Amino acid sequence: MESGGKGMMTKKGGGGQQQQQQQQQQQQQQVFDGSDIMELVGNEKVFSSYVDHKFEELDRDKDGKLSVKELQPAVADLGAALGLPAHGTSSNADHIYSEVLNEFTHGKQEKVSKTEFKEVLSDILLGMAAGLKRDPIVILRMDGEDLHEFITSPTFETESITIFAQIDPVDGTTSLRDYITKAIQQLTVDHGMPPSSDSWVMSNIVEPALQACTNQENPISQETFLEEFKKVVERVVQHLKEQPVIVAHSEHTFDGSGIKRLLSNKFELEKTLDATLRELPRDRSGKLSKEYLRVALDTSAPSAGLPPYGAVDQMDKVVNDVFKMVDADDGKIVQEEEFKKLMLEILGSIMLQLEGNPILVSSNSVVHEPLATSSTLFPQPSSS
Ligand SMILES: [Ca+2]
Repeated sequence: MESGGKGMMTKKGGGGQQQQQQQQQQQQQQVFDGSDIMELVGNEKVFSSYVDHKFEELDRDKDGKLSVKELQPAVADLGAALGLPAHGTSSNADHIYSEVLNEFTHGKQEKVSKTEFKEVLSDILLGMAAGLKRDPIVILRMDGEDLHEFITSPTFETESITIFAQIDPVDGTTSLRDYITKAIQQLTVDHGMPPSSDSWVMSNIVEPALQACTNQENPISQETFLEEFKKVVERVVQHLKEQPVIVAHSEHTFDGSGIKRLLSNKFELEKTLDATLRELPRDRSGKLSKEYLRVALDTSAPSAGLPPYGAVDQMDKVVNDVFKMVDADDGKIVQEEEFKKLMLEILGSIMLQLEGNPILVSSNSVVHEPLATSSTLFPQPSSS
């Protein structure tokens, strides 16, 4: 339910323009940091009247209870606020939707009273607020201004040369157009570029800008690349001016603090390890195979503030290195105590790695519907 992490916006700013730029930034940003939710839930009088109002709105047949069907719009709203795709579009998301619904109905097909509705809504909102406080979501309106600033800045040429040098010509990149496409994909929200991995951005912003690009074949000189790249980005700026793109941006730093917290809390640690080990298959003498260490780590990941294996490439690399380091992949059969000891060693080593080299993960998703107006359940976020 939480997305975790330290949220912070870093923006480049050049000299005297910085202040003006910050003001512009502020006008373009909307921040979801959970403070609106906290304020709402924290004020008993306001929250009660909010619940009264929502309850009445949802209670279509006016019987003073909410049926599963009447709860659906509320659940859909919560899902959207959690960043889930719409109900019915993904089985993973649908699972979470049914969990949210179960929170209200306690797994029964019973109607929900106003008291229950209030309690559960308060719990869910507080959980979300805690997540947002750690990882605020910043809504960015990308209208080409930052990108324009980037291409007119002194760093543009050096950054472009670096990008050009990193493109592998063997990797199916033959025409100038291929080069430019790959280069565009290297531009990030920090450059003022919405994520080109989004299909809408690709077909409405990037592809039209690439159309005029000549189809010159390899070898491509650096000069040709630089000249053409700048032209294409200029056209991207134009397209963004005409059709600004709204991006929900959040950042999370994996710095080992979650593991540290877990390791320093003996009770919590024992509980986590016991729950993890209980799920694992054993041989007749109760011993465990080391091949289950990876499963065990994944099971305890949420308690240690780690992402599931496979979700973040850089994290997977750290985990793989640590497994190699402690010889955890040899598949030997060990006693429970030895298994636990290895788990602690793995967690401790991951923590040290992350403390030395924290991993920053930035997530950027294009908002295709205005967030605030699509939600009927949440207070309007404040614009900062
Ligand atoms: Ca009803």
